[in-house]
Amino acid sequence: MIEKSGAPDKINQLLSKAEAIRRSIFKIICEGGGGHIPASLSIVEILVALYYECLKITPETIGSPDRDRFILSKGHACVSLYAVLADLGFFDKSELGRFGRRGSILGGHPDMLKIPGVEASTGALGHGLPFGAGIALAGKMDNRDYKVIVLMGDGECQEGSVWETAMFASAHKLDNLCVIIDYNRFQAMDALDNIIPVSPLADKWSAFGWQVKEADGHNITELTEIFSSLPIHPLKPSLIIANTIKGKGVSFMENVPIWHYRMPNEEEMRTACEELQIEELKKQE
Ligand SMILES: Cc1ncc(C[n+]2csc(CCOP(=O)(O)OP(=O)(O)O)c2C)c(N)n1
Ligand SMILES: [Mg+2]
Repeated sequence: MIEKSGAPDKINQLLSKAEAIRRSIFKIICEGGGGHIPASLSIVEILVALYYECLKITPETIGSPDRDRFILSKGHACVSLYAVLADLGFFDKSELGRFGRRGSILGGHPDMLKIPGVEASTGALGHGLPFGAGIALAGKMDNRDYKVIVLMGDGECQEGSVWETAMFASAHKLDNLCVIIDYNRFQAMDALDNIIPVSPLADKWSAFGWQVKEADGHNITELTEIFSSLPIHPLKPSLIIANTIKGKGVSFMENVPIWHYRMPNEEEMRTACEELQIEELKKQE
């Protein structure tokens, strides 16, 4: 549990929101019967800081050409985004209870043609950034002042398309583009360092012409400060390395890779519910 006492009211509200989103993620996936729990828990504070404090986007402005755009490039963590979008009224909360069911708009990866508020269909890693860079370039060409934020996984940085776009974005001075890397040091079923290490991330992105900042990816105060003062540098795209814990909030899932796509048994569910303060889960039909 994150310490709240002493923080200003607004930050306390955001911390409570993050707790509620964590509960929602766990319920949606456990009641739905499958999903990526740790990957979704890793990005909660990032989404809360963006959507409740920093992004210029509401259900009423979905179609506005001037809205900020957020792209969840690590689409397997979509339940975190679903919980936030439903809470903010982009679609009806009752849809969360139909996650993964036939006919639901909410699948295991987000679909921009079905879900209000989803800007890009993602799931095949490495595509959110090229998509976002195109939207950022269009914004420059049309003289619009929206921001494009792309949230990627650290393992996702192994994709070649990421580095092609890194060069493209700095060449076009896309300072309206910001990438956040969820630096949890795990990809799917193992540590990055045991598969293909991506470090040193800061040096690599700097060498590609990006302005880089590091943050504690679970510290809402730090995240809101950085997101509110974008771009970090005029004329350069921004890269934020958010140090996170995969599975944050459920002790036995934190930094334990077997949980990438695994469902808890009854006892594990009870422990997780206690830790997240979930009163009850609906039994699966
Ligand atoms: C192009 C592509 N290759 C493989 C996968 C399978 N896959 C799904 S999640 C994942 C792990 C990605 O690691 P990371 O970006 O660090 O995300 P995290 O596991 O930390 O959420 C992989 C390899 C995929 N979705 N897309
Ligand atoms: Mg990762």
